[in-house]
Amino acid sequence: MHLSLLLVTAALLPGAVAHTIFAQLTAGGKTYPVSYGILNPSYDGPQTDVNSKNMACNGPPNPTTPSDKIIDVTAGSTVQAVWRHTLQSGPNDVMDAGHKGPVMAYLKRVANAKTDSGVGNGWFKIQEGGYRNGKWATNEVIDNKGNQAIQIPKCIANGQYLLRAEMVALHGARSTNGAQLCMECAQLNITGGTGTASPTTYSIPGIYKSNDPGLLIDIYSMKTTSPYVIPGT
Ligand SMILES: *[C@@H]1O[C@H](CO)[C@@H](O)[C@H](O)[C@H]1NC(C)=O
Ligand SMILES: [Cu+2]
Repeated sequence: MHLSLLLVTAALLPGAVAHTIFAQLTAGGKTYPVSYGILNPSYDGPQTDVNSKNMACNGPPNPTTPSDKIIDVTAGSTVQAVWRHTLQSGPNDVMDAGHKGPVMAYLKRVANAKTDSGVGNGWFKIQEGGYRNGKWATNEVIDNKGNQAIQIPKCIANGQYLLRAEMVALHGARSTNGAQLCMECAQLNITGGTGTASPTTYSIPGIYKSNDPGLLIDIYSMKTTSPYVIPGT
């Protein structure tokens, strides 16, 4: 009796188990179905070990399933990573608003976007949001009905890519590995790029350290004007 009451209480605590999923992509004016062209998990929990290979495109304890679809995207266009609390949630249920932190997006060129795990070298960051005038980028995404706007650079080479979109929740980040990182990877075929740039690339895992100032932090002691260092190069 007492135990079941405790379990019920824990389930109702805001922020205890409420996470988020990059569930679908909007590109070229079209919103693709949930899980279409995305390495999608069935569970919305975060990754917390920055040295784990699951930091690349998610994975256990969230079983992820690659999609047999590839989404065509034009270089220079802006896509929207659409975030949802669960795969069944609507635009008003993006993530617990108490989950506050930065938002990022990375690309990695791959030979086959349907089969590549994303683990290892090749990632470059193309979008980020941190903390501005007392507001976290995660809250901007929530206010924007779960849409994270990401411009695909015009200057990259055409080909298949993984697009890794990420939301980080820092409510528990006072202790090491307390930051909750939620990410999924979309499977893209990019065309229209000029191929004039070859961005410096980094490994995931590897791009984050558990003591990065943006991941090991007490956000409750911050002021409106406090600086914040977004993780990842
Ligand atoms: C990517 O797009 C190009 C141009 O439309 C097309 O030729 C190629 O077959 C596409 N590749 C994949 C894997 O969809
Ligand atoms: Cu959470």
